[in-house]
Amino acid sequence: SSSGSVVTLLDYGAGNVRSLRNAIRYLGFEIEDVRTPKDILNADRLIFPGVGAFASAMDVLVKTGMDEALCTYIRNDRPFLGICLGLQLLFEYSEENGPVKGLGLIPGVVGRFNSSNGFRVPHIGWNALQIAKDSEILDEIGDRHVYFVHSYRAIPLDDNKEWVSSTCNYGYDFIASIRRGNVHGVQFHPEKNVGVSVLRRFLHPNSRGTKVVFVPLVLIHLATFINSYVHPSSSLIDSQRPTQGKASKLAKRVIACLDVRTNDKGDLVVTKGDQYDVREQTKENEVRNLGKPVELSGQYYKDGADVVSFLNITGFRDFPLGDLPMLQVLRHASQNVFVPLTVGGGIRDFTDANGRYYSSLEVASEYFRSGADKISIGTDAVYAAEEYLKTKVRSFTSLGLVKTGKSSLEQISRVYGNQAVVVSIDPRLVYVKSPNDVKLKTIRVTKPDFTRTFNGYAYLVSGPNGEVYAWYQCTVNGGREGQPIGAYELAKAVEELGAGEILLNCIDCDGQGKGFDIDLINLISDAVSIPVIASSGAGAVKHFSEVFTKTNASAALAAGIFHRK
Ligand code: 1PR
Repeated sequence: SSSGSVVTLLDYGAGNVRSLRNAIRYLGFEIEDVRTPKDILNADRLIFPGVGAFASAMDVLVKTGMDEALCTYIRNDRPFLGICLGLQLLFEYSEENGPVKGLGLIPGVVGRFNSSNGFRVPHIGWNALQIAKDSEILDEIGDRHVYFVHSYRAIPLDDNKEWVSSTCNYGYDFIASIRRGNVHGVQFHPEKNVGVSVLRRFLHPNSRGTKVVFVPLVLIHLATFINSYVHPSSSLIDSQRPTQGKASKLAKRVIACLDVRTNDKGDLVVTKGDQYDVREQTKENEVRNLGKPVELSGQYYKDGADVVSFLNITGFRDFPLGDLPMLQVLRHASQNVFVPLTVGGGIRDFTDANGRYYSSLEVASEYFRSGADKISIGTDAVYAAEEYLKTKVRSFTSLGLVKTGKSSLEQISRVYGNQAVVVSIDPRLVYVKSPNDVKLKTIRVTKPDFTRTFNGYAYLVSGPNGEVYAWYQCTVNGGREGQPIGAYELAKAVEELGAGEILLNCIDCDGQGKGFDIDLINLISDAVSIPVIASSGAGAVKHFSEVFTKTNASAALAAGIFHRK
């Protein structure tokens, strides 16, 4: 291909840019990576997807001399697109672990969202833009939502007015994109869904709609793809979703989950359990096989899922890096699924049969490199929280708890940012006679009991011996072992340790199709200020409305209802 279809990418190796690479290739472009500052100066078009923390990104830029090259390139009005941190770095300072000095091209300071007034931080999900001025690359967005995932933002000021091309509201207006001449920056992710039109408009400045003429082979796919988001033919839920806050148009997300494991024949299959039991009730007792992970993820993306999650449900015993099929699944899925991909299962320290030690950070990094946008930690987060809570008695600090910084959760969120780390909780309801029976947070149960039937009346909310109080016990290893810690205590601890989001399952409701556990979701979403994903039990569309109106969940995840079409 001619140099006309090459784009230069500044990827300093701090994180996952695979989904961006996939989207660029999808649009028919080849990628040349920046190796030296000279590559920046010689670029025809430069994309700078910032990942990780502001300070470490600036460190790399300064050490390599790329900071000056970037400033020269941008001052010369060369075609530039900064994404997320790649936009934030253009400002004067960031408060992230700082103040830390930025490139200083745009007046303003990058600060943190505050989580008061019910606005959860990080800001994660699909939100609407308010266009401030013509920016060309945003032309096809209209009132459709774009994907944000960040805790820091810059705000529009008189000083930076000439730069701001759009804002977004999350409690207040922040800068969603900037444009001056050929220099563009977006806080949202243009590699996701309708955002891809932004990427395409940047790469093909003169193209309109689907009329991309110089990449004929890609044209057909592209047109189909664009049509699929311009005129979504089918959608799991339409775009009129309930929103958080008044002015903010952050949509509640609907997440399709694929529980994946190898069956007895050794094939990686999508499976689905009833209360976590994935084996058929037949003589052979085989693992339920619902299809192939890559195909199903592609289908759910086309159907309108906002996020696709893969959970490697036997990760606790099969080491994921030995389990290459799962990494293969990710690589293939991420080529065709242009919504965020979350992957969990088996993220922990591990020593293989040859004595080679792998840290949980290495495991997570491999997931990110293979195409995950976020990783999810289950079992290991329970252990980390238990260790953390034990420090209470030993410490004299004001909080009374000491972070070692050594848990998988802390390490991964330090390197990749907490917006990339989900903690998956697998709780089970345990009834008690009195709240004083346990030292853990209990609730008065208001929901019907999903596990036992007593013929359908209100008093059936109580436990088998008439109990009305309960706590939610955390489990590890796919629900196989109960731990002496409650979901409430766990959620608060992992928030402090760096979790950016909580995936809240419920073993009692899983696969039952009778609705989400509203008590549990209220308990947890009121306890933390990070987003909470409600999971387990969806059996009808009304269950999604119910969970979004009766709780503060930011997203709802389901599996069986989608598998059953
Ligand atoms: O502990 O870090 O190795 O992670 C293992 C991950 O696998 C955890 O996130 C854990 O939740 C998940 N997992 C382990 N065993 C099972 C199982 O089903 N036997 N699945 C399992 C979790 C719950 C959801 C399910 C929802 C919605 N299953 O994934 O998709 O309950 O289902 P529904 O809509 O059909 O009701 P680690």
